[in-house]
Amino acid sequence: MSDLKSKFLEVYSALKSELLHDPAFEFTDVSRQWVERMLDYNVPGGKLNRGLSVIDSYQLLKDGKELTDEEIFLASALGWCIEWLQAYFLVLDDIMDNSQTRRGQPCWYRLPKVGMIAVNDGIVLRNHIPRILKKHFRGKPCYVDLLDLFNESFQTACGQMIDLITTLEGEKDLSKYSIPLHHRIVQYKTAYYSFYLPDDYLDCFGHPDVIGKIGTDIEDYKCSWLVVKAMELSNEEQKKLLHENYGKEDPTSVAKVKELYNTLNLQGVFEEYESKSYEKLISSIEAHPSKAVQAVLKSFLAKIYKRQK
Ligand code: GPP
Ligand code: MG
Ligand code: MG
Ligand code: MG
Repeated sequence: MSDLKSKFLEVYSALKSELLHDPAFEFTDVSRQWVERMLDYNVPGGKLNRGLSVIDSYQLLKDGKELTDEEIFLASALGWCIEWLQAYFLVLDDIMDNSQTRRGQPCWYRLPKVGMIAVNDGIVLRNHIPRILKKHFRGKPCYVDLLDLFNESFQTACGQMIDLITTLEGEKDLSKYSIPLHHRIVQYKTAYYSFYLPDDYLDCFGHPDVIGKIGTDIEDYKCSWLVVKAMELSNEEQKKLLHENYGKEDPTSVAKVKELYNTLNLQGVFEEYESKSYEKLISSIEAHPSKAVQAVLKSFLAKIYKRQK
């Protein structure tokens, strides 16, 4: 493990310990153990791309000047706030999407002793963020801006809403799904809190052992990039197959949809789209006046281009 990542994980333990001894709540052993287990299950097990990027970006924006231990700690704490936010979104999203697995284990709400307690756990995760900020940033000039930033999940919630309610329209008429509609959904549900790159492609073509989750977009009737492209490229007969099998729970229908995706070579279509987007992004980044900002953006792009998970 890289030195940076192990330092980052040490900060997780420190923040967790503070939250488990937060004087604002009178913990009992049972409630403390619940929160500890819930945090360990949901917060640190992802790729940590978003969290680690905070430290990387800070470093790059300081033009490579060495960060002090204090600066590394604070950047890590902020990085963890994003990971906490991500955990909050995912715990709730998995319930809404009726998903089975996440990060290589059953979704939290799928554990027999958890169930719908997961809804409140999501809210607890969300509320940990201002506790972390208060403890470490109160009194600093950036405190208000940070509170403001982490309060801003309005767009994400609206994106989640349209991701969910669009399926009601799709069920009536699959041909309502289009690239502009898909763009609008992913812009709001993921771009505002991370970056514009949904994982629709991996939902279908990613290997569950690698991506750590089993895709549900086909079963859930989602307006995913793949179904939109499939509708664009299908002849009448193939469109009929989609109409008959998209949005069905049974594995035979799902397999038929995936087979059509293969016949239409959607993997190839996606790869082409991905490399074209990459070229476009690189030129926009290189047009930015600041070399440091260019470096930050390129480091983000490198993390997601041709990713497998
Ligand atoms: C995940 O999209 C959606 C979010 C992270 C936003 C959730 C917002 C809330 C207000 C709960 P997805 O369902 O396509 O992700 P995945 O494919 O990983 O399940
Ligand atoms: Mg989901
Ligand atoms: Mg979802
Ligand atoms: Mg998805």
